[in-house]
Amino acid sequence: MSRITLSRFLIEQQRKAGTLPPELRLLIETVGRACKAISYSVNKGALAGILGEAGTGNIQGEAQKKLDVIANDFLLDANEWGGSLAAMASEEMELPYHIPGEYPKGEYLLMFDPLDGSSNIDVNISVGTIFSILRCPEGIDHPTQEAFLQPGTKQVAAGYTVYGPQTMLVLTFGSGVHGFTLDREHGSFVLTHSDMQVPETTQEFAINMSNMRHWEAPVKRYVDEMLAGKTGPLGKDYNMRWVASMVAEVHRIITRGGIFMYPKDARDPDKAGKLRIMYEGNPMAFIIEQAGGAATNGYQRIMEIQPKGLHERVAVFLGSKEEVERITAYHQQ
Ligand code: P6P
Repeated sequence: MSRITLSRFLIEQQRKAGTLPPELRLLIETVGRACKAISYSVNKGALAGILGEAGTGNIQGEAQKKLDVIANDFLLDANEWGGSLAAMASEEMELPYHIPGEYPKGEYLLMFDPLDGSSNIDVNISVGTIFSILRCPEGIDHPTQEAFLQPGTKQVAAGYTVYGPQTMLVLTFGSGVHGFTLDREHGSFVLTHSDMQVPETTQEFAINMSNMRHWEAPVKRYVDEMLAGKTGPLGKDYNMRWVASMVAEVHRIITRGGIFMYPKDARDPDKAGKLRIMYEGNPMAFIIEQAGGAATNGYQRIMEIQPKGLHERVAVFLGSKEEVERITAYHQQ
């Protein structure tokens, strides 16, 4: 069977009745090319002197890794000239990035976490890029952050690239979820996982257990029930994973099932959670829902939340539908 590259897949989707406008197809291909460049840099690691701290901080008050900055620059450089974008926004930049005057602008807004989980970089554990694409509201020529503040249901595409034993790009534009593996010999992403589906049930959960004393009651109850195993109320034994890299967790879950949780906790009651809704919560929720899973903040679909700020945080419970519905029900009681 001939290999279907990302470019061929997207062109064939474009040919189908209106599933993928040409400008959006080009944008996705360009993001894929930037992720290839990030993959080659990530894989060089110490050989390229790019591990460790950049010596700078970002809007989140987090120390930036050299590769955070490199990945952010790759995505800006690859996308600013293409003509598909009205503006970009990133975890690494306080304000939106405006398209330089010498380049044409387009109708889309691109948001990304250029290198999620970058604290794992120096210890050689999988990291990833997460991206989300919205339409710029009509008539806005110079998008400020307000133009980005749309609920996740307005996303036209979303995806992640996981830089692990394989580099894989996983993508949705509302017609299912498709996975592409980077063939380094040819430098192209090849379709290897068509129509990915999250198993509806699971025996595997992901949460940072060291925060247990800070959790709210529904989360404590749920984790205790899973730890009680076969003789407990859920009647089965559970396994646990925590990679501290959301992209790696989501990829495991979309591949073999599971539930990922990063709840709000008492460490900082003013924060809704740790993860950011615009470029972590919403894109991952879109992907998981398109793959038949569920994604809530404990009370409602993440994608239905009306964001109030570009770097707003959100509690995240996502993955196998049966378990996400369970923990969400516990929050309602
Ligand atoms: P903790 C990485 O910093 C990240 O944003 C997600 O990728 C990951 O799931 C989470 O934070 C890990 O957080 O508190 O366990 O280090």
